[in-house]
Amino acid sequence: MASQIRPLGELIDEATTAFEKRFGSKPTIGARAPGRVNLIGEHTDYNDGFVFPMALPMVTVIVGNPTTSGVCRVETLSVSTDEPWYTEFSVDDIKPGKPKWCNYVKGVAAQMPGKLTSFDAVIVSSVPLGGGVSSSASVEVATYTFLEQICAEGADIPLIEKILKCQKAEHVFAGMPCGIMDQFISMMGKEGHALLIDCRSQIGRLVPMSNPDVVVLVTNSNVKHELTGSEYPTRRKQCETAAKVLGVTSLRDATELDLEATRERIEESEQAKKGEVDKETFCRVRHVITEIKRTDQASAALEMGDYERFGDYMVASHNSLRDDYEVSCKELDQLVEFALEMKDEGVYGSRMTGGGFGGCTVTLLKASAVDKVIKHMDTKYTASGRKATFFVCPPSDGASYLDLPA
Ligand code: GAF
Repeated sequence: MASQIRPLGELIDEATTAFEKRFGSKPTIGARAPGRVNLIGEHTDYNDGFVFPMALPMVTVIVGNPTTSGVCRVETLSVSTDEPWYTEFSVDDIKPGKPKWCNYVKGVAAQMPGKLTSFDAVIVSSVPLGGGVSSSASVEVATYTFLEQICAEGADIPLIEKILKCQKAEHVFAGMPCGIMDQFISMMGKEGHALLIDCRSQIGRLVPMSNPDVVVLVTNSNVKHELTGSEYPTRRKQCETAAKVLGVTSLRDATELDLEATRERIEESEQAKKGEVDKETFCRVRHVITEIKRTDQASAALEMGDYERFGDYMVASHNSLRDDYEVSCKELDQLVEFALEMKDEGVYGSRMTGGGFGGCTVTLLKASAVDKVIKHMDTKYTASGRKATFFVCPPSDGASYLDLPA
């Protein structure tokens, strides 16, 4: 059975009750921002390529009030570790530190345009933590959307600047050199649509996904490998080095090059002779080039309602992430394999989603097949000694303000 996704009202009630208990008054300001699932276009955002995510119905909610104390007091009810749930920091001295969960809040607070107003807030989230579906971006975007209601200049800047500020919060305060996808979709997602984002022009195009006979299944492998933190910056560096070797600004510019010629240029470059190019670099480049093209073609296929073709692109994407980019893991490969065993029952395609090394897979399938497919995947994954969690996810809205009960 698919897991229930907690309704927004329940999250607001929980956050409001906790706020009253902690701070002794009712919160008057609120915001929500979703997690995301990427349908295709993985590790292409920091290469100026295309990505094709949709916003999830799982959201981070933040409620609170402005204060005049100059001290920000924040509590979270959604924390995966044994870190404290409550922390304080001064508006005049915002630095990354512990607890880790608060760095996403502090990082955004430090980026607010104009003078930061201090605040009390409570955060609660239904986005699976560490599941590769952007729980951190949802906290950043929810925090910005909350703070722009209490900081005079926060709402006045263009949306793309808000997105870039949230991305910078992640770079500087969480030390994760992410691309722009997660914050972009969390801010700009729209119910019933996926969003084709051109990460070079930073422009998104909404693609309707409103066929009730076709659904998106997000499956959490419930594993997270330690590699996540170190391997992402390594992949990014390999791409940047390769772009330099090829004499292009980013690998997006390499999509027109012939793959074999590209291999020769990389392998015979001065940098390769000096040992500055890793032996895997060409495979990384091949993933990025083919994935950028696949994403463009796959979004067109989805727009035409050609789900079979879209599914084939998903599978090609997974294989490339597994073999060339090497960011998959045994559990994700198994979940994809189990989903694809149900092709005759109505599965169009399946792949790992997000940064990799654990987290979730995304599967596109016929609505009529959902129960059977979940049962099959669940049985086989359980037999392998693990437990997965399944969510049927309609494409949902990006960030918004909340009307809190008076
Ligand atoms: C993570 C990053 F935050 C994104 O920017 C993106 O690079 C993704 O991994 C891989 O596609 O979610």
